[in-house]
Amino acid sequence: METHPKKSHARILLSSVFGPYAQDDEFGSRSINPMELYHNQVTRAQGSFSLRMFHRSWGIMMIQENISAPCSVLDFPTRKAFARELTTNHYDIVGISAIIVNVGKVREMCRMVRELSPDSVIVVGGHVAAIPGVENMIDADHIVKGEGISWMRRYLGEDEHAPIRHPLIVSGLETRIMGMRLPNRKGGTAATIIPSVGCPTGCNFCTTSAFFGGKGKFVNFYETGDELFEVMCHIEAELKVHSFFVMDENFLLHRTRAMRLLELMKQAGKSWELSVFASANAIRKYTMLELVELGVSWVWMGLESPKAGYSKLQGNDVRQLTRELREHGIRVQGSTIVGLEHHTPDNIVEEIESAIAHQTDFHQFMLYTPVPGTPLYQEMAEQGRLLSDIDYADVHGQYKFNFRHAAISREDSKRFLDWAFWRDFEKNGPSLYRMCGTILKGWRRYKDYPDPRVRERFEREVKKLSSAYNAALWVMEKEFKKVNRSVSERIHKLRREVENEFPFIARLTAASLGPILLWSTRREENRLAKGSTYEPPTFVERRNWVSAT
Ligand code: B12
Ligand code: SF4
Repeated sequence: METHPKKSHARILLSSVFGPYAQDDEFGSRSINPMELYHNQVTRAQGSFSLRMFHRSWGIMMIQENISAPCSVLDFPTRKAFARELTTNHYDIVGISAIIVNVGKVREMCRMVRELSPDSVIVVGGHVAAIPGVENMIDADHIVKGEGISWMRRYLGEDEHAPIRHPLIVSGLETRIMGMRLPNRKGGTAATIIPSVGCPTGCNFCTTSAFFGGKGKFVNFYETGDELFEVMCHIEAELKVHSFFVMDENFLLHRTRAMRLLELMKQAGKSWELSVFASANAIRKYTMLELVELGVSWVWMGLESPKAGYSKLQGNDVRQLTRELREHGIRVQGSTIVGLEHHTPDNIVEEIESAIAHQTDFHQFMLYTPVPGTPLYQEMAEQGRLLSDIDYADVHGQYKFNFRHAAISREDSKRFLDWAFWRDFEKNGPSLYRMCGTILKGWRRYKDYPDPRVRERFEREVKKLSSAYNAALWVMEKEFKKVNRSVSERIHKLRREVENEFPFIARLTAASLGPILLWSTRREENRLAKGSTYEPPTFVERRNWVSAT
């Protein structure tokens, strides 16, 4: 492969695509597609109870940390900020990171680079690279498919096999709920850790699995529990966290690594909390006690319909598993696909109801979507079922089908999807309430557990429940009467249980903080009704920069 003539002396800009995001525009922003994980695809029907936060673009942060060239990361720029960066600093290489929905923005950014910094080499990476024929849609010099750290190291003539340094990543930013912005306290938010990219399970629709090699393949940044432990200790010390968002598509699948991590955590007395993605069959490789001791406090798990026959669910009663996890204080985020091949207008309501009956703490719904690069896309293309006039900006699983479904129309796909979100909210209540129930169960079960690491973790969690969350329960109980009286009664019951456990502090906070939260919740509801949206701030971070001058 060719290397850049300046090798590690080349000055690099790595940028994510420009905002604002939560609006409809000609570059592919969509109001339905904000830059917010939960509000975009999990709690979007939950009004002022929706959990709102931003997450940085970790791919470019990882690349920046692992090259020795002078490098700026520009995250969530406006077009103006991108132009300013190109004209105030000279860059030899401009790297743009994007996913498929943002191809229109990449096209515009390439155009801007050619105009404002004509000597720069343009490198485009991330999932956008999987679009067939993307080289004819954008004016880039290199389009990188798959893992980007090793590509960039090779391009700069550096050692691509050098150990991976992990950047310090605060997971969620500017968290808001019920109209309140949570303070950005050091250590108050989890740190993100990325042990690997890709997933060897290779489900046919899965874009992350396909992008990093497909079935049987993935790229491990940290092979062993020892390596992972060392990275986590470093992050813990620097960011003062004990909570980690483990960004690994199927963390629990690698049991040897996870169990070694547990061993080291025990030896060092680490009371960490881990939020993980895991498939049901991977979770079943562990006992509940192993999961609890490992600090698993939140699991994101696919609940795909058993009738769809995905191997990761076979032999598992996922509803029973969900119940068990929650009984042990582990929050469950279910993920359900709407519009699978066997769905019809006659059975889809029942299938959605069945997913909702899992009573997960959070529930993501996504349309079955053939995404370029996946086996499903290939299959649909071969069958001539892809719709040809769909803008890539609308292919994200939260709008309408991009293919011809055997039984469900494109318009109906959106109706069913929106209904699924609404129905889950109406039947199970706000996710914050559900989470409170799970925390209480976990604390009751483990408050006297012999391992002090475990006790400490549940004590940390219950501290929030007995104070601010109880005030939130008081508000949810009041407000939810308008939506579903029986859920409001369930919230009331839970609040009483919390107040029985913590009679003084819980009542005091409900009485003092409750009315303020009620006011901010109603104010937020009004703001949302007027169409108010949130955008992430722009970040500029430079590394190895001084040596560049
Ligand atoms: C965090 C995240 C987000 C964050 C924000 C991220 C951001 N700042 O842009 C939030 C939650 C807001 C988000 C939103 C959305 N997301 Co998102 N998100 C993720 C998630 C969970 C992690 C991304 C990550 O950091 N991975 C780890 C890093 C290391 O991997 P990476 O980003 O792929 O980067 C590597 C390579 O791709 C490459 N690379 C990346 N950039 C570059 C640049 C250069 C120059 C080079 C050389 C290489 C390179 O090198 C990196 C290291 O190997 C992924 C799933 C996943 N597991 O990756 C989905 C994912 C990227 N999101 C996805 C989607 C569809 C969306 C949404 C449309 C929501 C939705 N409806 O699902 C919105 C779009 C928002 C918008 N308006 O643009 C899809 C993309 C599908 C596709 N094929 O395009 C993914 C893959 C999830 C999925 N499985 O469907 N997302
Ligand atoms: S188990 Fe999850 S991450 Fe792995 S291939 Fe299937 S859908 Fe993708």
